Amino acid sequence: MNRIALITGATAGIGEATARLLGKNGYDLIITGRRKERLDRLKNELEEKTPTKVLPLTFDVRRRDEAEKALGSLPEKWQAIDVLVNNAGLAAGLSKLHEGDIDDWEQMIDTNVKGLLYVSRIILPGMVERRRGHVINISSTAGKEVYANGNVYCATKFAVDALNKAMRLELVDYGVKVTSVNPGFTETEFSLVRFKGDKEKAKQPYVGMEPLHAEDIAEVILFVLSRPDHVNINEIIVTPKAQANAFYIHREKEE
Ligand code: NDP
Ligand code: 8X3
Repeated sequence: MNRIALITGATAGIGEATARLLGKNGYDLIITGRRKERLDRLKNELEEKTPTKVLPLTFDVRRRDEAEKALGSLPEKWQAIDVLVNNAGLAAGLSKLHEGDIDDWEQMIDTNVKGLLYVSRIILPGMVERRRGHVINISSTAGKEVYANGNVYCATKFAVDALNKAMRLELVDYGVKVTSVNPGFTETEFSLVRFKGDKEKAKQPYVGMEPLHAEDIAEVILFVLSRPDHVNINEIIVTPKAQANAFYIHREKEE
């Protein structure tokens, strides 16, 4: 029987790449996101090309009622979730705190922190009961160091870092592993979402440097999951070669 991985935010970027890679590597998948047609397309593609079975669930992680409805009454075959990848998240805006857009703040806090909590609160009791499981929380270099104008996004990722540590402390007695994966600049839809569809602005972070690709992070996640049972990787920070920390990037000048 394949192991079951639940990946939130699998309609794009890191979550989608992770679904593809885990699907190829013997996992059945529960994939979630708000964009149903993308989830359905991914299900069809993966089931056609790989031996994986896929259950798509369309809901907004900010809506506790939607999360409970979708995840709280899973078909029996899908209930024993082995792996939870808490990935759904976003940055909205990039501005000084005293000029910030409060709606952006609400969206980031509600998605990155409260959404992760809602999903975890539903899934973790089953892992505790079965005395096995692995939670992978996608935080960020922004959860390790604050950068200028990142204020609230950074705060949400510092919160994910704290929750990751709390989960590890509270789940270790039940044999459940907890890992945080902290990517640096990764070219996905992240920047387009942050800059609200402005393609020119979205390209700026990657000028003169090669960012990570979503697949690079998916490979790290597979590595974390494929360690022997007695090994846990507590946290891992992955950046592009050109990124030294959350805010120092080496950029090649165009000739
Ligand atoms: P993408 O924008 O490419 O993907 C984000 C995913 O999150 C989508 O599948 C989206 O699905 C989902 N999502 C966003 N909001 C919600 C919501 N309210 N309810 C349900 N799903 C939601 O970005 P990335 O793949 O880059 O981001 C994935 C994670 O990685 C995020 O937590 C991000 O903070 C983190 N990260 C990203 C980095 C980067 O540079 N790209 C670096 C470090 C961390 P849909 O819109 O269909 O709901
Ligand atoms: C995403 C990376 O540096 O744009 O977490 O915040 S960054």
